[in-house]
Formats: sequence, C-alpha cells, structure tokens
Amino acid sequence: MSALFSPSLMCMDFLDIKNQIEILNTRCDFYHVDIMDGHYVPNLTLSPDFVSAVSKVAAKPLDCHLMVTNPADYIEPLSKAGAAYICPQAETITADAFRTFAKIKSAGCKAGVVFNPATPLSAAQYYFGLLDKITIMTVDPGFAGQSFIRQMLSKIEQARTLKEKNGYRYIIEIDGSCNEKTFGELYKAGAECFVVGTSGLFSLDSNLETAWKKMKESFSKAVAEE
Ligand code: S6P
Ligand code: MG
Repeated sequence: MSALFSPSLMCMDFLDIKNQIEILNTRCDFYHVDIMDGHYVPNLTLSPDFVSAVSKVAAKPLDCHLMVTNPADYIEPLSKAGAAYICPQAETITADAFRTFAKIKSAGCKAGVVFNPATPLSAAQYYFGLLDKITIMTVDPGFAGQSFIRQMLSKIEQARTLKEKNGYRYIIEIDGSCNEKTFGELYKAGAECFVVGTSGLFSLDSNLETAWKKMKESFSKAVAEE
C-alpha cells in the first residue's frame, strides 16, 4: 500500500478554511478532525458543526478523532454532519466497545479506534476484527506541536504483525509529530497513514500548495534513506 496522508484540520489557518480544503481536496486521502471536550483532554478544538460546514467542500473522507469522555454522545451528531470515520479513544470505550462500534456502523460510518501512548494494543484484542482503522498516538492527546514518543515504534511493528497474522483489514495510522524527522522510521515500522499537522505540513510554508509539495518531498527522501 502506498502511504496515505491525512491533514490535521485543527492545525490549519482558520481564516482560510475553504481555500485550504480546496487545495487539499486534490492531494490528501482523508481529513483528520480532532474533536475534544475539555474533559478527556484539557483543550477544545473542532466540533460536529465544523464537520458539517467542511463537508460541503471536502472531497475526501472526514475522519473524526474523538478525544472525549463519552464518545457515544457524538456518533449521531457526527454522522449527520457528514463524518465518514468515527474513532473513539480505546480508553473511553472499555465498558461499551461492542455497542459503540455497532452504533457507528448503524449510523453508516466506518469505525476506528485510537490508542494513547501508554495504552497497549491488547486493549483491542477482542475487537480488532471490527475495525476499519487503528490510530497509534505518538504524542499524548490534547495538543499539536508536541515531541515524538519514540517508544511507539515497537507498537507500530506489533500492529503490522497482528494485521498480517490475522488478516485484519484496519489501516495503520499514526497521529502526532509526523514530519521529516519521523516519516522514515514510522514508515519502516509499518505506518500506512500519516496525520500531518503543524510540524509535518502547515508550518512548512505559508502557501499550502508549496507546503504540501515540501511535505511529499521530505517524505520520499526520508523513506529512501531508511
Ligand atoms: C493531538 C491531536 C493531533 C494533532 C496533530 C498535530 O491531540 O490528536 O491530531 O492535531 O498531532 O500535528 P503535530 O505535527 O503538531 O504533532
Ligand atoms: Mg488527532
């Protein structure tokens, strides 16, 4: 599988949303939408209303990363707003994982799960087969611009081995500090989809077309050097 890229929309220029989505529409594979509730993580970012607005111009699937204490409350609003993927944190669904995934599927969306750096993949061992995507956080959730947590490389390798051995269909996505410094080792470990935020994309150039070009060049160079 060739690498997939998912720009993190909380890192975009909010004064220029429509124009940036139009630029990204012909380049990216997904849109990464961080939804926070100020409780599960100490921050607030995007919302179902944002998803609804962006869905009018977005030509690629809107992938919602739920950093919220009660993900079940967000499924219906997000699916109605146009979300394609709904991905709760593994830590928030230990009491109702199967009910949550059933709800996501019956809302017509694809289901993913996100693992905090301290959470082992074994948390999902009984439901891996239900998932369309798994996301391995390489920073603690809540903020953009944090340092890469290197210990996650072995978790990515483990996710790839599990996928190959069991025939799981999930896409292996990485969220947090995906950039020229980390692309090579992430790809080598088994990363398939890269969430590109401040460090990987938006800070590279004030012109987003140029920033995207620079991001792709740095990715190709990093992968070739591994
Ligand atoms: C973090 C969030 C991420 C960030 C992304 C930002 O809580 O889930 O999706 O938006 O990591 O990218 P960067 O390059 O600033 O780490
Ligand atoms: Mg995220």
